Amino acid sequence: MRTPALLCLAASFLVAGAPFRQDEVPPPRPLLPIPTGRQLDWQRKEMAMFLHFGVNTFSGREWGTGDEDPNSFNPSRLDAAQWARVARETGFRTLILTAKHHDGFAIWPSRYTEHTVKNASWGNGRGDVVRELAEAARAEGLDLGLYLSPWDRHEPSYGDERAYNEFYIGQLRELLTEYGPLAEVWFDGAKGPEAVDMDYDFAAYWSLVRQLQPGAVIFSDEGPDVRWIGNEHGFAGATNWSTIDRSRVEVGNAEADYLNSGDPEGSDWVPGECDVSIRRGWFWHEDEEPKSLDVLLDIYFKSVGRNCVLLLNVPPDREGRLDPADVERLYELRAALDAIFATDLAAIGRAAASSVRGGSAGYEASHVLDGDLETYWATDDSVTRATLEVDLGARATFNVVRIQEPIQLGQRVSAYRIEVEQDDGWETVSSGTTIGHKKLDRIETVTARRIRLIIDEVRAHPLIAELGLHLHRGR
Ligand code: FUL
Repeated sequence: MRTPALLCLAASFLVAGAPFRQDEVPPPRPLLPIPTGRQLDWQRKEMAMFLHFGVNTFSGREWGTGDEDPNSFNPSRLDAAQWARVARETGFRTLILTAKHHDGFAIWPSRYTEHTVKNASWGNGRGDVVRELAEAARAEGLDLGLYLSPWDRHEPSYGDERAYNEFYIGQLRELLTEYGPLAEVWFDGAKGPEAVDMDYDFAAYWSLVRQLQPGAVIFSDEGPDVRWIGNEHGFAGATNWSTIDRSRVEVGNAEADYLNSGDPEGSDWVPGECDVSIRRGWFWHEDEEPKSLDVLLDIYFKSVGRNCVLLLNVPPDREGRLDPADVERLYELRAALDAIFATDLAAIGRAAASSVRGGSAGYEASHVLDGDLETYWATDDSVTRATLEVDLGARATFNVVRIQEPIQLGQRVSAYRIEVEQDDGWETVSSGTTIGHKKLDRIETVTARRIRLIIDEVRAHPLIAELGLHLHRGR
């Protein structure tokens, strides 16, 4: 029997829920500026691995002089597949390699210089570390990023603005076109005091990246997509806005405190990235050890847990493999993070809020417990203070509180407190300023059945995507 077309149409509306059940409550307006799609993807990946590898690995230096013999670059059993496998298994989503550090030695066969692997006896001059990593990353489903130092202590044209910028753009174009999609391009602002004064044509570099790799975020002190966090300890500010005024930042000469905390009034969305090495140096050195698990966990809480992406450097050794001690520490770190975060004690709770946008189910408090960053609790536009309470159903013991804003609609909260209910009433266990993509508060271990998030100050009515409670055992 044939069903009349009109009936079919009506039935399909009912099944799809539209237009009859359309929510009448207007969605929250974004608080500008907001992240671009590539910035949002980048932020949600949370952890990237930095790989400093080059002639310094063999000379033991941190900053090469530029007159190293290409033959000195001689990894005995380069294994980029190992870098990528360890990175994926320990929770990293992106690999960022120093294609050229300040010494100017290109670890891909650049056509623009003789100071490259093509003049090394390694691999009979046919080696290409960038290619090996690009293939390994693809095989593990990881993103690839590249670092190309603007400061170049080898290149003779350095100091001649026109010639050097042309040279640099040539190298950049090679990296942007010959290795498949890139997720991040890293422009280091570092320059030694003795370097000849010259201006890098960042505007041209960045527009080439946009043209050839539109999916890649661009890192420099001032962004445009991702900013330096102002130190190399892996610590974001306890207050960390994803906004700054880019015009206030000069690459290579940035005000560290400004970058560390961001700027609530900033007109540009440029979230911070925390770069830090697992060891003392950026390059591998024989006599160095990885940081302890406790130090690395502290770094995690002060980077990812403060609205930052953690870019942890793990330098390949002279064989061209990650050092066994570093590898062991990375697996320990992964196990420790899994032990803390695999269980969310709030997930089975019930949430209620002091106010819900238009009284609509689409914005009710329960969305903070659904594990979905696209749904959130929202209030009406006029609300500037609000409370969200979670009843865990039974007493639970925890010492880590996770709060996440739906940053796709901007960053809003500037003051909040966490309280837990004890026999003699509510007790404040932590308070903070910004939240952003992820805020992790380490608190004294408490046992409670009810917890509340009190939002005291906002830049626009609050939105909260997630609230989680975790236990870090043995702390
Ligand atoms: C700095 C450089 O001078 C270091 O050698 C390292 O590459 C670090 C990530 O950035 O500015």
